[in-house]
This record gives sequence, structure tokens and C-alpha cells, in this order.
Amino acid sequence: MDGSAMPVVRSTCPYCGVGCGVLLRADGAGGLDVRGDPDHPANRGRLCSKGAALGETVGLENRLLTPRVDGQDMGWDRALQHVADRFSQTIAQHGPDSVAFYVSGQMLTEDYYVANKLMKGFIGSANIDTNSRLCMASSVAGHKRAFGSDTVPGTYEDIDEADLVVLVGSNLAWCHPVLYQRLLGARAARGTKIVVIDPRRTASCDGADMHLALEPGSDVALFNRLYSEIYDGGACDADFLRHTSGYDETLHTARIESGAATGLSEAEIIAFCRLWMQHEKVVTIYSQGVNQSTSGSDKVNAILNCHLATGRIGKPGCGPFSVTGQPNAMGGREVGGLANMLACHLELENADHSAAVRDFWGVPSLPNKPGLKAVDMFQAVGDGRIKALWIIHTNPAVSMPEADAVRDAISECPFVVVSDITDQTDTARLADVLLPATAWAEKDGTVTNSDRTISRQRSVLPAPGQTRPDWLILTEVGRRMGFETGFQFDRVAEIFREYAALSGIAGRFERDFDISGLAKITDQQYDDFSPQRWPVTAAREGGRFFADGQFFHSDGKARLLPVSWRPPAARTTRRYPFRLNTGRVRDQWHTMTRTGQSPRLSAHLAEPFLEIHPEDATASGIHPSDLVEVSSPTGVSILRARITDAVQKGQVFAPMHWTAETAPSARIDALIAAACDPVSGQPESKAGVVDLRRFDAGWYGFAIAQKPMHLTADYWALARTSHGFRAELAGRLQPDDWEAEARRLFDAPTAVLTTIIDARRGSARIAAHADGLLLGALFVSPTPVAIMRDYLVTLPGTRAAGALTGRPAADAPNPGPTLCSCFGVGVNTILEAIETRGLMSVESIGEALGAGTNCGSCRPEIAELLNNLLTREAAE
Ligand SMILES: Nc1nc2c(c(=O)[nH]1)N[C@H]1C(S)=C(S)[C@@H](COP(=O)(O)OP(=O)(O)OC[C@H]3O[C@@H](n4cnc5c(=O)[nH]c(N)nc54)[C@H](O)[C@@H]3O)O[C@H]1N2
Ligand SMILES: Nc1nc2c(c(=O)[nH]1)N[C@H]1C(S)=C(S)[C@@H](COP(=O)(O)OP(=O)(O)OC[C@H]3O[C@@H](n4cnc5c(=O)[nH]c(N)nc54)[C@H](O)[C@@H]3O)O[C@H]1N2
Ligand code: SF4
Ligand SMILES: [Mo]
Repeated sequence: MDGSAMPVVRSTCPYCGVGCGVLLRADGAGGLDVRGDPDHPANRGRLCSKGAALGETVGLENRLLTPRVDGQDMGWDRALQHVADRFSQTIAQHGPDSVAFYVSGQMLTEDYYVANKLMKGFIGSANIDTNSRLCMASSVAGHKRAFGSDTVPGTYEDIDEADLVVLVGSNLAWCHPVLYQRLLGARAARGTKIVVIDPRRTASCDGADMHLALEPGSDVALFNRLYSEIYDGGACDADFLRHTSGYDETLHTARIESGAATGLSEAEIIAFCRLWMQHEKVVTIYSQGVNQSTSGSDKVNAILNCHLATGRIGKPGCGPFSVTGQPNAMGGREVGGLANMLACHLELENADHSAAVRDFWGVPSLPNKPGLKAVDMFQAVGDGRIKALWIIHTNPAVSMPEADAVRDAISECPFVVVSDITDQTDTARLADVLLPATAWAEKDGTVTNSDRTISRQRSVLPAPGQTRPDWLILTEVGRRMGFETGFQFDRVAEIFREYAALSGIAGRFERDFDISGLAKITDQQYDDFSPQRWPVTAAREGGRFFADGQFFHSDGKARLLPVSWRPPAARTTRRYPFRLNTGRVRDQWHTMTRTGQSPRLSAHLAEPFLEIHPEDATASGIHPSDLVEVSSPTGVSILRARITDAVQKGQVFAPMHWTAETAPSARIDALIAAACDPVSGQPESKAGVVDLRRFDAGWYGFAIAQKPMHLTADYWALARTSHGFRAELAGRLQPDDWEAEARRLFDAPTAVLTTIIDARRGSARIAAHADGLLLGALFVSPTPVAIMRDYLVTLPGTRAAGALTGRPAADAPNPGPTLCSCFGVGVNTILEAIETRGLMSVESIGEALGAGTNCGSCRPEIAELLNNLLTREAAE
């Protein structure tokens, strides 16, 4: 069928917690046309670069299409029976706590519900934890301590209505781009002030009125100081304080701190506190700079204290706002995916809650103690306490701290099942059993976004090969383990109804999460479901929490919590003098199994890097484009130097995305210690300690090819392009024979080689052709290869006779590195337009070139380009 005849299906983007609605239409040839849904309340038609490129990620090239046991393809029946038998045998021999599930905030609510029910309800252990432990656990803990439940009080509309938005440890411009665009829209309309609190200058700072580059981990000191200033400035809300307890103790503790630990000047701190107090409508958005810390829960409570003391919570335009990372991080919290929770925000250790869930599920008992949290779980895998492990929808061999130890633990575990959409992940390669899951565009279910809005994901493409949805795989294993009664689900809507009914029990215990109004939803209504914010009960739908001063602690009050600043667990020393910060880039999603398939998204930053301050680079003898060897007490990495004053002296930043599949020496979690917040169990992914050394490369290389390359160099990084692949390489010692190397690299034993080799200088250029078309080309030099990469990547598969010159013909344009991924506009094109056409604003560049006018994700970078050019001109 031709694409225009296919129906348009409403669904939700599978990436970040903004939860944008998308309109999908299959093109009839396996591809997908993706547009923003103008009717979805989260995005009103907008998409960011990742959402807009979803169509490039649905190909079947790397998909896992059949179950596989011990490397052999196998039918579902035998594979499922094998999984069920091995889990049952392990439980029979070693007890229920010898098995574990490690799941993900990217699973759909229905998948999550079934996994949780199987482990906590039927296997009888609480050893199910989720990658949300690495992500939201500190926010959950902070919410529970302050409010008595894990409740996000506000809504996205608060961002539209605020006068001041404070971003704490959040690079919203890159990580929640559509929300950031919404914030910029509000600023344009009503002059919203923006403050960014982040040790690093990020793309989110470009539109900000103030950037506080505080010392890593010192947020508690800053917000304690704000708390004292609120008191001194008479900004407390005396009426609201009657709904809280702990005011005096909190003030006493806050008073001890001057804010000195933040490293900010007194003038900066005072300016921030004044701004905060002057604006009644303030939203404090926070994310991983807050959560991923050994004082993450305390950071959360320090922020909540300030909002509670001023009564700025649950009212239009104000409130603390923990933005969720993954598309269903919120749903996973609701459904009890964490090892210390039951479903529907019920407490595992509360006897009444536990009894009610037990009866609802019709099981004899539930585990009475929390299960192992992620870091402890993998330690238990490592020391042999966990003997059977099922990993679903996450890639812990890359994303867990001490990733080398985690990888080794998984590979030593007697029985490991991995459910994924591809077998080409660091974790999948370690599995005994691989189970092929249907991917986002092929499956049905619900997700909950950052502002409690539940949306449908709907299948638009057929399930390829033998793939099955995660809920069905879990259900089938549950049945085969002998738990037929609990797992009589034949379609997702049945699971949703059961879950909604269970939430009614939570409602009876006066918990916040109650969607019992949806318990009788018909299959048709489920199919037609429009986005809806919880709670959904007979009495109430959506809205904000806490403006009425009613909280979920037994006395109905909120707790102000005295918290004290603590430095990060790992201290810098002479051996490890640098602080390692880690996080995300604009166009990649986590371990790149999906975004890495998109040439457009891979063009933005094609290589793993380390941001270093210019003075540190000079002192360490590191030059632009050098490779840097980064060592920590737990591992070593090699990354490309990016010398920039966006990071402060003594601090370095590296992205988390690269893996053994894409750049084996850049698995950044190998360098991060497994130090955790004592309350939440969330690891401190943002504050490692490292030493730096220039990597002493004997040669550097750049290669392009039509097919994936056989890469074995000491350093390599592979990325997809519109014409195939590109790779950066480097090695300590030059190989003897570059021609043989090129043949091996391109898997082209009989290709025609054109070569320019200068053995004395150590440089080589080799092009491999077959049937007159370019298979690949390799450029080697004793120094980092300076060459027009963005031109070369367009050559594989063409005749490319002059490829070895490395540059286009004199009259052909060289666009430079891609900045706008939607329209493929390069830096050089933009610079040239600024210089020759006098374009002086982001808007005029957009009008002339299209850049920045679709998703807007690159607008902060265009602004920075303009800004750099203008400051340079001003200085000249
Ligand atoms: N492009 C893209 N978007 C994503 C994702 C992705 O992989 N790619 N992942 C999604 C997920 S799961 C998540 S959790 C979110 C994460 O979204 P964010 O939390 O916004 O992203 P990060 O880059 O991890 O970290 C945010 C910032 O915390 C800062 N930081 C480090 N230490 C401190 C500190 O001590 N204090 C303060 N105040 N700040 C500090 C870092 O410099 C960094 O800029 O993004 C979601 N969106
Ligand atoms: N150093 C450092 N480490 C970090 C962080 C950091 O900031 N710094 N951030 C942490 C955070 S916040 C997060 S959320 C984690 C994320 O880390 P991970 O969850 O490990 O990363 P993903 O790449 O999202 O892994 C998802 C996996 O699910 C697979 N998949 C995709 N679709 C499906 C499906 O429908 N079904 C199944 N079964 N599988 C599917 C993908 O192919 C992929 O292998 O990383 C954490 N680790
Ligand atoms: S902001 Fe981007 S990644 Fe996040 S849900 Fe929207 S389109 Fe997807
Ligand atoms: Mo996350």
C-alpha cells in the first residue's frame, strides 16, 4: 500500500519524560512518517530532534527476531519453558531471594505491572528493581519524606504561568527540549526569568538570566542558605506553615550553613535569593544534577523545604517539579517497580497495604522486606547470591556504576535472560537466553509523563519476526511457572483494568495514586483513550496536589526536614585531582541502541568526548583534538579532548552514551564508583574522581565505509551516516602494512586500492573501490587527522574518484559539522550566512536557512555561535 493511504495513528514518543504525542503513519515500506500531535497537551504539535527522527530508527537491520538459547535460535515454546524451568529450579533449590528482575522506566505500565506482580506477588521476593533507581530514586525518597507519598504536585501549565523558573541540575534544553521550548515561549510571552544552577555551562544557560556554577554536590548548602534568607526576608507563609512540621529544626540546621560550600560569591547567592523571594510564582525544576548524588534525597528535601515554607506549592505557576527522564519513569513508580514499593504507591512494609494487595492478587503472602536495590542487586549477582537474573529493556553493562564489575558479574551469573529489541548491546552479548521484544512502534500500552498525564502508545507497524510484547513474554513465563491464575491476560486492556482496580484500594488508604475511575474501561475505550492526568476517580480528575495543605503523612502535615550539606563521596586527591561529571548530549538516547541508528542524530556529536578547562588542558599538555586517557579508581577510558571553559577548572565532563558496540574505550560508567545515597540507594553518577593524561598515540585515523567496519584499534568510535558509517581511530603503534589493514577494516580482500602512503612521515590515505564504487577510505596521520569529514561521509557508494584529496572540488560547498539535524544545516553554512548576509539573530538565520525552525533543539547552539562571533568581533 502506498503510504498516503495508510491510517494515521496517535501514539507517544518513546524517549524522554516530556511525553510528547506523535502522529504516526507507516509508509508502506517498513518506514514511518512521524509528526507532533497538535492535540497532545504535553507538546501541542512540537517535537525535538530525537522525536522528529524516530522514523529513522524503526528499521529491522539490527533487530533480534527470534528467541535464542545458548546462541541457538529456538521456538518460543521451548525458550519460555526453559526460562520458567530454570527460574523455578533456582527458587526450589535456593529460595525466592536467589532470583531477580532488573527492569526499566521505559517499559509500558502494563509490562511493568505484570513483572512486579510476578516477582512480588507470585515468586514471593521483592528482588525487582529498575533503572529508575539510577534516575528518580532520590526524588521518590525526597517526596515521601516531605509529603508522605511520591507525589509530583504540579503540572506543565505551571511552567507557562511562572514568573521565575529555576533549573537545578537540569539541562532542560537538551534533555527535555519540548518543555524547554515551552519555557522559552512563556518567557517571550510574559518575561519569565530563568536561573540555571549547574557546575557546567550548558545549552540551557543560553536563555538564562542567571547561571550559578556551584561546586559539584553543594546544592543543599545553596538551598539551606535560601531557607534562612526566606526567614530573614519575612517571605514565609505563616498560614501554610500550619500544615507543616519541623520548621524550627530546619531553620536551625539551615542557619549553620553560609552557602560557602557552593563556591559562589556572596553577591551571586544574595542575587539568587532576592530573585526567588521577589517572585511568588516560582517553579523549581530539578533532575539528575540533584538526584544522582550521595546527598540526592537531601538535595530534594532542601528544595522542597523552600517551597513548603513559602506555601509555593500546588498553586498555578508555582511548585517544585522533578522532571522524569524516561518515558514511563512516572508509570514505573506508580506501578511499584522499585524494590521497596508495592503497586499504586502502597508501601511494602505497611502491613495493611500489604494485606490488601495480597488479597487482591489472591496470593498467600507478599515479601515483608524490601528487595535488593540496583547497585546491591548487581553486587549480589557478582558474589553469587543471585543465581538467575532477568534483565528487561535496559543495558546495565553500560549504564550502571562500576560498569566493568557489573559486566563481569552478569557474565558469571549462572542464568541470565535478556529481553531486548536487538542482540547488539553490551548486556545482550552476555545473556544465556535472548528474548525478542516488539519495539515501540509495534506495541500497545500506556505511559505516564512528568506531569502525571497517562497516554497511550499504539502499534502502527506489524510485529516483525517472532517478536512479542514484553507483557506477553512475562505473562507466559508466569503461567509456565505454575501461576496460571494470576496471569490470565490476553490483551493489554485487561492488565490496565486490573491495575486501575487495584489503585482503588490505594485510594481507600487515602493514597494519591488512584485511577479507579478507569477500572471499567472497555477495550474500545482503551483503544480510544485520550491523554488524562491522574488521579481519575469518581470524585476527582487531574489537577494539582497540596494547595489545600493536605499531605499524606498520618497527621496530614508536610515535613520540613533539616538537612546538612555533605561533599560527594569520592574526594579528589593528588592521585585523582579532577572531578568527573557525566550526562547527556542533545541527539543521543542513553546507550544509543535506537538513536544510534539514525544518521541525522549521529551527525551532531559523532564521537565520545571529554570537556576540559583550557588551563587544565595546558597544565596536562593536552591540545585540541588530542585523545585523553582518563583513569579513575575503577577503570580507564580514552576520549577526545574538547577544550572549553563551559566546565570549571578542576572539573571534566563526559557523555554517558558510548558502549562496547560504538566506542569500547569510552564506557564512562567504568570510571564511576558505586557510591549511593544512603536513603534512596541512587548512585552518584555525577561526581567521580579521575586523573588525565594525553593518550600517546602513534597514529590517528579517520575512516568512512558503506558497511560496519572491523575495528580493533586501541581507540575507535563508530557512527552511522547517510551513506554508511564513519569511524575515528587511533593506536599506540603503527601497523606494518596499511594496505592490509584497510582490506581488513573494510572486509574487502579483493577491492581495488588507491593509495598515497608516506611511510617516513607515518601518513597514509587508502581508498577501496569495487565495481568503480567507493567501499571505504582510510586517512592516517601521526597527528589528529585534519580533513573535511562532513564532505567525506557523503562518498561511500559513489564513484568518488578524488576521495583521497579529502576535500571537495574547489567550487563545491563544505557545510561543516551538522548543527540542525532536522534540515541537515552545517556550522559552516550558518557562519557563512552570518558573515555574507549579515544575519544577526536566530530568527533571521531560521528564515534564511530553515535551521532551528522545526524542533528548535539547536536554537541554543545557533545563539551561542552568534554570540561567539559577536564577542569576537567586539574584541577585535
Ligand atoms: N538527549 C537526551 N535527552 C534525554 C535523555 C538522553 O539520554 N538523551 N535521557 C532522559 C533521562 S532517562 C533522563 S534521567 C533525563 C536527564 O536529564 P538531565 O538531568 O537534564 O541531564 P544530565 O545531562 O544527566 O544532567 C543534568 C545536569 O546536571 C549537572 N550537574 C552535575 N552535578 C551537579 C550538581 O552537583 N549540582 C547541580 N545543580 N547540577 C549538577 C550536569 O552538569 C548536567 O548538565 O534526560 C532525559 N532526556
Ligand atoms: N555515568 C552515568 N550513568 C548513568 C546516567 C548518567 O547520567 N551518568 N544516567 C542513568 C539514568 S538516569 C538512566 S535512565 C540509565 C539509562 O540506561 P539504560 O536503561 O541502560 O539505557 P538504554 O539505552 O535506554 O537501555 C534500554 C535498552 O532497552 C532496549 N529496548 C528498546 N525498546 C525495547 C522494548 O520495547 N522492549 C525491550 N525489552 N527492550 C527494549 C534497548 O535496545 C536498550 O538495550 O542510565 C543511568 N546511567
Ligand atoms: S521532548 Fe523530544 S524526546 Fe522528549 S518526548 Fe518530546 S519529542 Fe520525545
Ligand atoms: Mo533517567
